[in-house]
Amino acid sequence: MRVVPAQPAAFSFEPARTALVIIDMQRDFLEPGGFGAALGNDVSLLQAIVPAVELLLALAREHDMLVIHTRESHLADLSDCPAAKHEVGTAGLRIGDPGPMGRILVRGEPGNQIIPSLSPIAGEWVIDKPGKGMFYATGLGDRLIAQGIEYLIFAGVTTEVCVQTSMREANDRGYRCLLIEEATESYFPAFKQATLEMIIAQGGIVGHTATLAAMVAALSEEQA
Ligand code: C5J
Repeated sequence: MRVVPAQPAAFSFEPARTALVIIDMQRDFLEPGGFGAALGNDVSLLQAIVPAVELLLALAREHDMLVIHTRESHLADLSDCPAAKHEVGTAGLRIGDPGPMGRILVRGEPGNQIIPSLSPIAGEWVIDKPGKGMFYATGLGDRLIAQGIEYLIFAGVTTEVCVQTSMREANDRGYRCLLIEEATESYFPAFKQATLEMIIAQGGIVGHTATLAAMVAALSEEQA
């Protein structure tokens, strides 16, 4: 077992039963000229976490942990996008509309790809999810059970939307969850801070949070 000093208490995990989950690090959310920027968001906030996520990804690969990448995406005919979701936002900048990097949040479009420095490699799972949470309508739950995964370490964007929803779904399913503070971000810094606080409230009601340094130390040789 590895032990990470964390909030609200230490987080223990067994790398062989752990997956690193990287939520929605897709070009449209992170790159200048993408959908996120077109909505008026400052994407430099999200870009700032890329080195931290790269480091986590390298660590997970080094320790033979399962790596799961998610993308928020929809089928080209939008049959998996309910009206309540499709109606959100400004006309012309809605899901399926032509955006600066192809059709917005549609599978296969350039903007829907994971940023190059975090590109999945063979053996890593890529989960296309039509919702905010990674379990809804993805089949991921059965795959995780089959793989014997018990612990999930989270990174990605945005903290209060797809990261938090996925953590809550995982928590309800009995997974032990840890979010790495420097490896997640929001377009709204106050929302990130609030999410970190609500995850660990009431004794860790949704899971744990830890710093990247604590995670690096936990995976160092000395603890092995
Ligand atoms: C949205 C996300 N839509 N990855 N997605 O905010 O958090």
